[in-house]
Order: sequence, then C-alpha cells, then structure tokens
Amino acid sequence: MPVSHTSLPADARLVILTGAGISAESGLKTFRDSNGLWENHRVEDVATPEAFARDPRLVWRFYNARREQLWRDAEHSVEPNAGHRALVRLAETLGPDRCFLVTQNVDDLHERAGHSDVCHMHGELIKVRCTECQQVTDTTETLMADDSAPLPTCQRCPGILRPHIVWFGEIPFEMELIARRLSHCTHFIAIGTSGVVYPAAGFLAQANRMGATTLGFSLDPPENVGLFDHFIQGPASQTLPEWVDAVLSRSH
Ligand code: BV8
Ligand code: ZN
Repeated sequence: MPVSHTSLPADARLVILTGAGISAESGLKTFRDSNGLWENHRVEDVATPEAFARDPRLVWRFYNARREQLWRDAEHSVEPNAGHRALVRLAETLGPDRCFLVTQNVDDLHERAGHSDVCHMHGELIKVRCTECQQVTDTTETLMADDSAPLPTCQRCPGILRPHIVWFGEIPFEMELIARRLSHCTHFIAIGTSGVVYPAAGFLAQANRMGATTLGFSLDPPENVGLFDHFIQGPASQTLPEWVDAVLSRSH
C-alpha cells in the first residue's frame, strides 16, 4: 500500500461515495454481476416511473425480492462486511464534519455496520412512499406477499404505496447537500462503483475540478478509473480495512 495516499492532513474533509460493490461480499448481487438483469427484465425497464405506472405488481415483485433478501433470507443471512465496518471506524474517528458518506445503495448495510447519518441519494429499500399524500414510512414487513395480494396502500389515505427509491429519470435525493460537501472536500473516495450512472458518476470530475485528492477502490477498474489520483484494486472487505488502518495509524 503506497504511503502516498494513506496520510490524511489534520484538516482533511472526506466525501465517500459507495456503490453495489461494497455490498457484494455481503451476498447482495451487483448490477453488473447480474448484467443489469432481473427475471429477464432490464433493470432500467423495471426501475422507472413508467414501469410502475404500467405494471406496479411487477415493480413491487422486483423490490420485494430484494427486501426479503435483506431481512428474511434465513439460510444465507445478509450482514455488513469488513468494508462497511472499516468506514464506520474512519467516520467515528474523523467525525461528521470531516467525513460525509453518500451511497448509491438502497440496502441498510452501512447502518447495520453502525454508520450514522448515511446519505442515500437513490433512496432505501426499508422505506415506502404514498403516491398520493407522499408520506414516507419505514417498514421491513412483507408487502404484497403473493400475486393475489392487493397492492400495498397508505395508512393515512387511499393512496397506493411505492418504494421510496429513485428510479431512472427521477432526480436523486439530497443533491444540494452533496454538492455542498463536494465543493469543500479535500479527498473524494469512490468505493465499489462502476461509474456508469449519473449524476453520481459525475462527482469524481467535480472533485477533481475542486483540486481534491481522489481515490478509487474497486474489484475491476471502473469506467472512469483514469480520473482517479490513486486506484486500489481488490475486494473492499480487504482493501478498505487495510487503507483505513494505515490512515488511522498515521493520523494523530
Ligand atoms: C437523473 C435505485 C435527471 C434503483 C438507481 C444517457 C447517458 C448518460 C446518462 C443518462 C442517459 N440516459 C439517461 C441517463 C440518466 C440516468 C443514467 O445515468 N443512466 C445510465 C444507465 C446511463 N440517470 C438517471 O436517470 C438518474 N436521474 O439523471 O435525473 C437529473 C439529475 C440531476 C439533476 C437534474 C436532473 C437517476 C439514476 C438513479 C437510478 N437508480 N438505484 C434500484 O436500486 O433499484 S441506480 C443503481 O445503479 C445504483 O443505485 C447505482 O447507482 C447503479 C449501479 O451502479 P454501481 O453501484 O456502480 O454498481 P455496478 O454493479 O454497476 O458496479 C459494481 C462495481 O463494484 C464494479 O466496479 C465492480 O468492479 C465493483 N465490485 C464488485 N465486487 C466488489 C467490487 N468492488 C469492491 N469489492 C468487491 N467485492
Ligand atoms: Zn397517503
């Protein structure tokens, strides 16, 4: 591990962006591994408002399968891995003003590893939103258990519930907060993301324009690998603990 990128100055301010790759070793398939497919549907054809308007049951089946895998898959239970836990150690040492975590993932593994105030720019599997009154609630219960079950409805009004997830063509959450943290970060670190989906994939160029030091951690080189100052290849459950331990051992 070259020393160059394991020393953080005392006033370092980090923005960390994670993608599906950090949850891969916890047993959650990445989008590329499933080459963007689910039950022979392209994700871009299921994860859209048009798909939900056309066939809400199909879209609910797609999200329920992933909700069940997170919380109810007994035989191979899905748990956070050493990569998630290394980020918790880093965030706890640096504090919220110097370490901002924004994730593209809709799973709750960062939270279950002990990470607080995670920015879920693409929403969360645990949350549902009413399509009428817009109320957002947390639930891990099984919604629409089988094909004959009715579509889940709001407790407050007759509205149909949708996943509180940002679909293709919808604007990600917290874009102002993310832009603000990016505008004054000294380090931008992207972990387990292929750099394909925008606007998340554009954060690296923004950080470079800011003159921040940029680091990429991924199993395979992402599309934008040439834009990183440092690229560390390998599984996050190994590369992240190694890097975080090196950084924390050098920080006073
Ligand atoms: C928007 C929630 C307007 C849903 C998601 C044409 C060209 C360019 C852009 C577009 C275009 N047409 C349309 C667009 C815009 C579109 C887009 O970017 N499309 C892509 C397909 C080209 N974007 C949008 O629609 C966005 N909205 O643009 O609105 C706007 C925006 C701003 C301001 C004004 C207006 C909304 C996009 C959000 C969609 N929702 N998620 C759900 O989960 O069901 S996206 C979803 O896919 C994820 O959240 C994530 O963002 C993306 C998957 O990417 P990754 O996380 O990177 O995962 P991937 O599998 O690709 O890669 C895994 C990586 O991990 C690999 O590098 C691999 O090597 C590595 N890895 C694997 N194992 C490990 C590992 N690394 C370490 N350790 C391991 N063990
Ligand atoms: Zn409602």
